[in-house]
Amino acid sequence: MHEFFYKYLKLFLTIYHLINFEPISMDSNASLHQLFFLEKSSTNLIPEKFIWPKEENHNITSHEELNEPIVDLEGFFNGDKDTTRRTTELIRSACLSHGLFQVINHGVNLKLINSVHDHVKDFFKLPIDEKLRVQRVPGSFWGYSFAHADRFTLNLPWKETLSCCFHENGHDSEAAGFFKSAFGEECEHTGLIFKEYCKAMTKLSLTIIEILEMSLGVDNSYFKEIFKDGSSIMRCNFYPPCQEPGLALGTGPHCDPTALTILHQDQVGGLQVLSDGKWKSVRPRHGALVVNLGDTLEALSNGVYKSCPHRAIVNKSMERISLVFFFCPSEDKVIVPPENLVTTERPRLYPDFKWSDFLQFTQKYYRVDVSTLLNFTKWLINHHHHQTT
Ligand SMILES: O=C(O)CCC(=O)C(=O)O
Repeated sequence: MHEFFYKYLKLFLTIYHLINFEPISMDSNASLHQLFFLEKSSTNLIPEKFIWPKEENHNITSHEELNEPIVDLEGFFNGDKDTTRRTTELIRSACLSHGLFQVINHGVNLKLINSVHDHVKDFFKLPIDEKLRVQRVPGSFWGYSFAHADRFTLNLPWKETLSCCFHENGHDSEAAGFFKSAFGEECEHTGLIFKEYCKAMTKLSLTIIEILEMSLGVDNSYFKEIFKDGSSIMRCNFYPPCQEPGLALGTGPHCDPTALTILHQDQVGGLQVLSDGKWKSVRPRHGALVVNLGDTLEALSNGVYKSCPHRAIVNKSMERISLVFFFCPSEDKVIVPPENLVTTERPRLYPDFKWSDFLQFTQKYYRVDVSTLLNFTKWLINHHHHQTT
């Protein structure tokens, strides 16, 4: 089916280039985004569906940097009380304002991180028909997607993604089998590396959850319990260069619905955070991992901590890769804040919900943006109202 589609696009491209007297540089290695150039809008160099409304992509050239804390986890790992207290305070201040910080000495092997980057780069360089062999189908969290074009038609993100899931007790055969079945025996190894990376990310996420508990004065393990036995999601983003970086966005403005996100970006830069009404860049730092809070953690903290509004911009000449690990609660645990965070001055901000319902909401009914949690809350209340009347 895809081969058929691709063949005709190729033919169309050849004719298009002949009519426009442009050199043809289309082979089976051309990536999908090149095909999309066929649909240039009348005034711009990129197709209309990649052009974001002005209010979403304004201030794209701003060079203001976010002043997020760079948190050294070494003292915490060594059990040093003073350093741990300072670490906790630093993280608390970031979570009270915009919900993002970076960690260094985080215990994740840099060779492992680099190896995942290399594998991801190799994957995105594959011919399109090979990538489409693992195309993500609606409802699944596994596979390749181009610009989320299978789900949306407007404001498409200028990127390709490769996603997979991770469950602590999941079988090795899961990730390894995914690559092996699509690309053959020699790619089983790629799956195992992904799995090892997700394992390391889960361990680090649990460490950060523990620090968050301390910083909120929450009973040890209240949050941790909620994540026991959860399935997390890993998404690798590949942002090709874009002729119109001022009109497109690599990832649109949104807050992550999940609890905690750990991101590794290469040195190109592009991640931005909305802070004090302005988009500010998160500078890439060698060896550091970016941590941001998501909506579920905002709900768990009864709104004390903030889910981080962020986006990724694109670059005219350079491609960029980011590895994003979304740490998710167990599907049917109820998200309810601990008692010490609910007071008469701070009543409950969000109703009880299960992560599985929130996830479904974002898959079936709502395109994730900066107001997902608010709209999910409204939807839940309405839904409940309809069920009881
Ligand atoms: O690539 C980035 O820096 C941000 C990616 C992101 O926010 C996402 O994939 O949800």
